[in-house]
Amino acid sequence: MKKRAFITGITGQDGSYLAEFLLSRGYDVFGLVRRTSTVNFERIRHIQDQITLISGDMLDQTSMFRALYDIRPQEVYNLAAQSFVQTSWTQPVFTGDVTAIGVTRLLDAIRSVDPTIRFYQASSSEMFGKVQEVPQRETTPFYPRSPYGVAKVYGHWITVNYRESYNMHASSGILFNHESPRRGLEFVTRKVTHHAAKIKLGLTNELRIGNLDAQRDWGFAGDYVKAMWLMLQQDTPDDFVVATGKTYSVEKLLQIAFSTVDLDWKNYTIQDERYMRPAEVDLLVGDPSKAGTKLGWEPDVSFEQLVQMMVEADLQHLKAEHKL
Ligand code: NAP
Ligand code: G4F
Repeated sequence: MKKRAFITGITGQDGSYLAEFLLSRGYDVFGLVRRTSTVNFERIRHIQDQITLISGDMLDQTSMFRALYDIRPQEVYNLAAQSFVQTSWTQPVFTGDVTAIGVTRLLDAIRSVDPTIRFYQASSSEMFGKVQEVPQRETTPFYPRSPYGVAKVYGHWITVNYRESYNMHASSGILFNHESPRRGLEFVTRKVTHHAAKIKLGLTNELRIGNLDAQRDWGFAGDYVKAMWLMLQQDTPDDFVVATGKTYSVEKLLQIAFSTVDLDWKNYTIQDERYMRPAEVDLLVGDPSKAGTKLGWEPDVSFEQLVQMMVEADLQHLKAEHKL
């Protein structure tokens, strides 16, 4: 009999890669989708006939309960969140409701329907915020710097708490930034690669950007979803940092993206206060050695390959869209 996996956030970047990965492993894949006035299935359209979509919302516990009751999955991956850090300052309560309390709604629905279900929580390197140690590992204390980061700390600890209180197989992946051609346009990597491609094609002539000095440990989303799955295949639930161990500045990202299309980023980039944050996370770099040793996980795609892949994909999309 096929294993059944339920993914919240299936319409997002990671949800789409995870659904592909689980299908390739022979799973029946189910995904939670919230009601929107226009359909937003771009990232899963190519696999839509192979998966089952269930209507629901992280704010509505009855919809989770019903989904779990109907599907009876062996594995649940909680990827749904208000995931954009900047928006968490303008919508702090909503962010907390979805990204923090939503985790409790889901964990408690699992506890009621079938506590043997294995659970994955999408924790985040944003929890390290004002970092207390370099590199950051599973034992590094958290110091979140945004309402999003605070919400993720709650989601992380409620996952630990359900594991310890009810002996549930609940694991958290503390994932550092991971990107892809499917990344939302508001995140800095995709914003930069999309603009580099647009400028190259003569569709715009400037890129407005915020802090150039921030450093991130950026990996490829396609590599990271495998780590999520590996966590749920272990005998014992646990928490794992998933990262590349290397860090780059936003300025370095600009250099690589623009040089991919033979342009100098300095000629097109304008710093704009609107993209600065009330509190910044200056430096993230993870130590993925526990994931390497216990899960046998390591990333395949380098930062340079990732940025080039994203610029090339944006060039192709824009050429098709504008019939160039
Ligand atoms: P994403 O592209 O923003 O996807 C978020 C998903 O959550 C979307 O499918 C979205 O649905 C769904 N969602 C939001 N609010 C919801 C609600 N109230 N009810 C049901 N679904 C809701 O994020 P991602 O990059 O794939 O990240 C996946 C998860 O990993 C998130 O929890 C994120 O916080 C976490 N994370 C991401 C990174 C990273 O670098 N990408 C790193 C660490 C942790 P719609 O399509 O309807 O908006
Ligand atoms: O791409 P970002 O918006 O990602 P951020 O804030 O690191 O959050 C992402 O990674 C987290 C993991 O650490 C996830 F949990 C979270 O869900 C999300 O996926 O910004 C990266 C850096 C920041 O320091 C920001 O200040 O880039 C800087 N930046 C500079 N200019 C900009 C811009 N960020 C954005 N989005 N837009 C700018 O114009």
